[in-house]
Amino acid sequence: MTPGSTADVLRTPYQRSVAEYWNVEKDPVNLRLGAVDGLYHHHYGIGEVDWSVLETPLDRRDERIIAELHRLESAQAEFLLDHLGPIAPQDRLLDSGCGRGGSSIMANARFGCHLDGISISQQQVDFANQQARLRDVQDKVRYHFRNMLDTGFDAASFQGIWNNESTMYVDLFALFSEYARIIKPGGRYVTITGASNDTFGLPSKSVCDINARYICDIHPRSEYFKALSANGFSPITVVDLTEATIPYWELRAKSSVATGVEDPFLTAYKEGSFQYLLIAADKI
Ligand code: GPP
Ligand code: MG
Repeated sequence: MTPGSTADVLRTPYQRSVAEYWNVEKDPVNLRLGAVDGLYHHHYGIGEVDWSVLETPLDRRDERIIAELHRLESAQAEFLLDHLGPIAPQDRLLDSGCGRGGSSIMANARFGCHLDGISISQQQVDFANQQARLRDVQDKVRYHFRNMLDTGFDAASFQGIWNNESTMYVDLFALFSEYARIIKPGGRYVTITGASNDTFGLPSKSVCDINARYICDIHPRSEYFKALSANGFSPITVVDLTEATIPYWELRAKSSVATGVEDPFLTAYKEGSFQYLLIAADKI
């Protein structure tokens, strides 16, 4: 197999089906929000909602709701970046499961450092590279068609690695084994993720509905700590963001870009079967 060829990157029928999903995805909930300021996200939002947007006169109401949802998604990305620790301009960061690339652009703007983003969707990689060119940061922010379980990067390449809502597509032990290879000793790993709550029992109907919607496999919270520890990562911060994300979902449910997944998310969070977590860990 040629390195970087489709067969080399997409190794299983499951991975091919996930790539197909993201290659054709053009959902207004992502494209209209991204168009607000050119930062295209594939994650959800956190923080207090400005509910006055719902009272806006009809001619501007939709636009203001979209801008508010986008503000909350960017706040989520800033919160993730807050947990990477000190990053110098000469450092290199990996945005693993980068989607259309918004978080990497924000990290480069904040730290001035080198960013690599990876995705198994060629369409997302092409879109993200085009955004980097539009912002004239293509020398420092580069997106690649690669598999996060076998990235092809050199050992000890990265000061920091993050997954912003993309760990539910992979086995965590295999993932953190690859990260243990490519992160520098003392480097920081951060994820924001949705995890099933071990104390609820087995996955709830709502968690199963979310899995079916995105073709993913939401892991139990405990699995993150087992897999991190098994691969030499020591957790330093855990933040339960469940309460902080519920307002985003309540506003999204009332918006013109609701997709139907709002109800399973709100049910799962409110019944306690699912949690929105930030986990940061250092490589020993
Ligand atoms: C991507 O966000 C969402 C996921 C990759 C999977 C599920 C996440 C969990 C926390 C379980 P998106 O922005 O593409 O989704 P949407 O189109 O619904 O906004
Ligand atoms: Mg989205």
